[in-house]
Amino acid sequence: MTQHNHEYWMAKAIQLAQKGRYTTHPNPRVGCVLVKDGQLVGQGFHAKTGEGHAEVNALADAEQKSMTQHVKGATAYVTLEPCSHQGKTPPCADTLVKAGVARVVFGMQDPNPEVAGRGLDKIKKAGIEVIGPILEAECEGLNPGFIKRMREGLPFVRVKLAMSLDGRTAIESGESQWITGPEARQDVQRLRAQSDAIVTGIGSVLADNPSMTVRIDNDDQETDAKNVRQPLRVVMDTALSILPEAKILYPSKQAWVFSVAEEVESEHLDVLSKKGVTVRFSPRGDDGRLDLLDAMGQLADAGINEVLLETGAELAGGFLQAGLVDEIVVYMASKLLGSSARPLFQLPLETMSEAVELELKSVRQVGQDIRLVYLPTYL
Ligand code: AOF
Ligand code: ZN
Repeated sequence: MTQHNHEYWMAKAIQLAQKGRYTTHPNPRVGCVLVKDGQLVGQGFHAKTGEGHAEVNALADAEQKSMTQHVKGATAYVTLEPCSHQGKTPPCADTLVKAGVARVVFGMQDPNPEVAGRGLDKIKKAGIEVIGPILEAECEGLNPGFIKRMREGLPFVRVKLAMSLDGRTAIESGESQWITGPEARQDVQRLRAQSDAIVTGIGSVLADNPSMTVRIDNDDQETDAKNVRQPLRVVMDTALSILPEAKILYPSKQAWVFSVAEEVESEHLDVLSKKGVTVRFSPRGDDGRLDLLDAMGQLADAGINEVLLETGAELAGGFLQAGLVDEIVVYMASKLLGSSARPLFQLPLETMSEAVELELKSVRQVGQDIRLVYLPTYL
């Protein structure tokens, strides 16, 4: 079997894993194909936490197609190292060994400390050939949030911004002043749907009273509107000044507010807690403001893999300066807003040498707007 063949089948497994884009949280997106004599005999992906892992679903698919006898001696392609631990489901490494596969080709090692190479070891010890990593960067690309949470105890933070051709934003970041067209708006809904949490600042909440929920059109081809899960909504609010009736707090079970304990009035805290809102405390950072690194650590501890930051220039600038931004998605509208509108990021830079360098990752036209994806180079 050549490297080229391995890449071909791993690419199939990656396509399958992508089907879990909107649903696997807090688990990773994983795909698996079983191949015998160049023929696909089973395929599967992980859809939902608590339900079957990709390998188990691929074996079930083979059984359903009456292909079980072909699984013996087959090659299993899995985008993530098969798990070795008894979690909500039994270890996939054992399941593959029992099924009698001859070879396991993996895309990347599982960064989960409970697995971390042990799944591959189990398989090797059973006398089964292990090959990989194959298409590692692509496999990592399926799960930037899960990987970052496992390796660094932080979520992957994607900042979404909308600007005019002259680099200006509307009064605040909120939905009411959205400056781009309907296609870009729908694209943002997909970004929300694949995120585990949407984070914004009290400034945006007071200015626009956004709900920050996912609203996918029923006819959207990419996402299955019925299965879309509402992400956690999170407000950075140092002095806990959010009004209990703010739209973003409903449904309250899915709403968190981060504050600094010394700034908080206990009566207001009681009102919010009674409504079912979770109020979390973070210390003050070096700049005297809420420590964003601490807050992101708390979100990761709660199983949040991917964060979408939708906020104004000030908080977006704060995240960038704290080194917490992993990706910037900018929608550029075919409009000019003029010099009285606000810039994209509020950054106290004085000389050209302080400029923040970005790496352009992709450019795409979305309706009448342009979608630009950048990576900050401090990473
Ligand atoms: C696999 N195949 O399809 C997935 C894996 O709570 P559990 O039992 O669902 O286990 C979750 C962990 O299993 C998760 O943190 C990750 O390490 C691994 N995910 N492994 O072999 C899969 N989704
Ligand atoms: Zn597993």
